[in-house]
Amino acid sequence: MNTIWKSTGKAAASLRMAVLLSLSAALGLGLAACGSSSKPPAASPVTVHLYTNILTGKMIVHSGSPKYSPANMTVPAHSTVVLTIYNWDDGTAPLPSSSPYGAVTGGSETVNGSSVTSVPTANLSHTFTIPSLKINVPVPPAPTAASGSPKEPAVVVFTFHVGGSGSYTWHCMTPCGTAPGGMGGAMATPGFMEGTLTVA
Ligand SMILES: [Cu+2]
Repeated sequence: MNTIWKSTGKAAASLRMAVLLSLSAALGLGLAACGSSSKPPAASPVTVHLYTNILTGKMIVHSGSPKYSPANMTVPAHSTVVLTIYNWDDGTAPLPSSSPYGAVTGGSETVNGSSVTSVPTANLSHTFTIPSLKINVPVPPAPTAASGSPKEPAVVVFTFHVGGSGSYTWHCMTPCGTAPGGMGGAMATPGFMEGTLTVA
């Protein structure tokens, strides 16, 4: 402390000013803390936007192998995540009506701008499902284009909250791969219909 106050010149003056300012700031905080109505400002929740595409096997020249791209994503802990899935696949991979994977769980979903709580299981193209977080995002197909290649995607926006850090595997639950039973190929290949959500 002594060396600070003994210093001379401009630098010392501005240093003294800085010390005084921080003292008054500290005092101000101290006074505010005594007031019964004062609270420290709440940390603003972090919202992050994630974007992924579901590309068809044709689009990536990998026959019969639709693919989430990217398949691996990272978000900050304790954030609100707005995940946009552009589904370019106009094919369906229906599930039985008794299947739970038509229902939206673990967050809220819009399809092409409209809120939904489910997608009919007969009209499922893919899902983005994280069993350990009880998250299920049903994804309908892109509109079929006359040319045979989709011109526009189905747009699914899913909003959810994540807690502390961890690594969570997501899967597509529709039989959208190759034999046997649509569960081979893309469905059995990490990076295609399976990936990781990392909360860091
Ligand atoms: Cu799929």
